[in-house]
Amino acid sequence: MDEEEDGKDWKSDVNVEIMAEWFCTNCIDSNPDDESCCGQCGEHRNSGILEQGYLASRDLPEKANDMEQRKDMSDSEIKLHLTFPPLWTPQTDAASTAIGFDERMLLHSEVQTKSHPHPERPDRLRAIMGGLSAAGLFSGLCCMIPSREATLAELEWVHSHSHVEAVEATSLHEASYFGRDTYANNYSALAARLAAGTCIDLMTAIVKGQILNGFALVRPPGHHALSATAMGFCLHNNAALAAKAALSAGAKKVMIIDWDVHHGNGTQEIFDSDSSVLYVSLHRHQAGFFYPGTGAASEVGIKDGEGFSVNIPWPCGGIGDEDYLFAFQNVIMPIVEQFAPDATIISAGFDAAKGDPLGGCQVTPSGYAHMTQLLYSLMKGKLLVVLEGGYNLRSISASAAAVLKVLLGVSPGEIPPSWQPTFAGLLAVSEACVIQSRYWKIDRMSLLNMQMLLSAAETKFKENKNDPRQPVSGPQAEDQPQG
Ligand code: Q9C
Ligand code: ZN
Repeated sequence: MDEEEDGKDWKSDVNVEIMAEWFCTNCIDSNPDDESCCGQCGEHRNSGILEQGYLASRDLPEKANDMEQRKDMSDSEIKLHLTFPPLWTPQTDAASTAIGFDERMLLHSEVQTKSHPHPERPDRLRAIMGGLSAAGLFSGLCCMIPSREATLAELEWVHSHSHVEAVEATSLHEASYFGRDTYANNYSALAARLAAGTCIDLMTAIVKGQILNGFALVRPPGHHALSATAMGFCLHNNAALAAKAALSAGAKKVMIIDWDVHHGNGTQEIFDSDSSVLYVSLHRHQAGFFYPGTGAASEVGIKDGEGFSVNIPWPCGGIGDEDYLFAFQNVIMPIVEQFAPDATIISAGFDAAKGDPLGGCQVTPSGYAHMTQLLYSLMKGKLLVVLEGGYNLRSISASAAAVLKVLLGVSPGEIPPSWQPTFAGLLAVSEACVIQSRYWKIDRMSLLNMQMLLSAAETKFKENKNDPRQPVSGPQAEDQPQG
């Protein structure tokens, strides 16, 4: 008897040791039980993020998020809890910015069987909606576009029939998987149809001039979804479907610019041989060792689409605002000015943001605002922003707010002239420039300038312990007298 109890005690001690960790609500990193703040992002264990303060969102109670329990709720009880009710204005007009969102996209979540929470979680949209609302960006400024499920025929604009059927089939199961990291539950197919339909309708409204621009706050994300495969947390390719919608609403040339930290292999594949859709991506590549491994600068499109894929592959992590803006100024803007799109979609992942647990990069809300502003100026405001990845709740809500502010016409001002790329950034941008100059006019002077910067930086690079993240100093900066 005594022995048995001793045995139990010993066993439960071990369990306590194993269980003694908590997962940060903000960045999902695991922390030992005796720490009160997240070692990764600094968030307090009991900060109440999502329940109170800056990120708090007034959304449905748990009960209403559960479709089964919801059947027992009266309509008026549900309406009482609808997210942001006074701010949803159904009318649209040509000067307006529209938000696409549907709370049913929160029902897509991983049935918890693993010890670690999945980064692509419903809280992402709760945090963004809460952050936009707290920043005062909703009331009176934005309108909400009614959400709609994409039809199966629309999904087949970019996906195979068997892919659409495979995603639909997941609604019959409590939990299913496409590979190891792409989950589905009973509501995932519904959420994916809503995400796609919302992007299609926003794009159509923009092309028809019913709204100026739009922000699709959707999940599951889309840019890894291939024509026949769900992967990388993505079920249907929302941005690709929006591009097809733009073409069928009368646009002749569509551009998708993808600043998610991962390469949008799905979007690139779907339009690989299509010259009517220009795909531009900046992503962490690491010579193919960063997920999903595609997106080398040499991937430029095939057949009729040759020259209509532009890849800017960062060789390492730690890339920030100055490299992103350098890429915009030196490759992206020159190419997109020549392409002259009728419609532009931003595949806006916020996982290159500072603090993201997957991306390991350094982009700030101001960096996102400047990128948006450059495209806003080119497109006279006509932009569709589609959420892709981004897994630090504070980073994504601040970044989304910064982007939305630009969509609403608030300019972030001039890009600071002191911004200069790092050696790694310069390397990627000049490689992309050289390759793309086969298809697009790249200013001879800026090519030459980059080569000069590069050879100067190479010397410095070797002197400074080969750190590719050090800023390069341009000839101007060096020539300037001190003081
Ligand atoms: N070692 C988006 O951001 N990670 N998807 C796999 C394998 C998958 C990211 C890691 C990351 C997918 C939309
Ligand atoms: Zn991503």
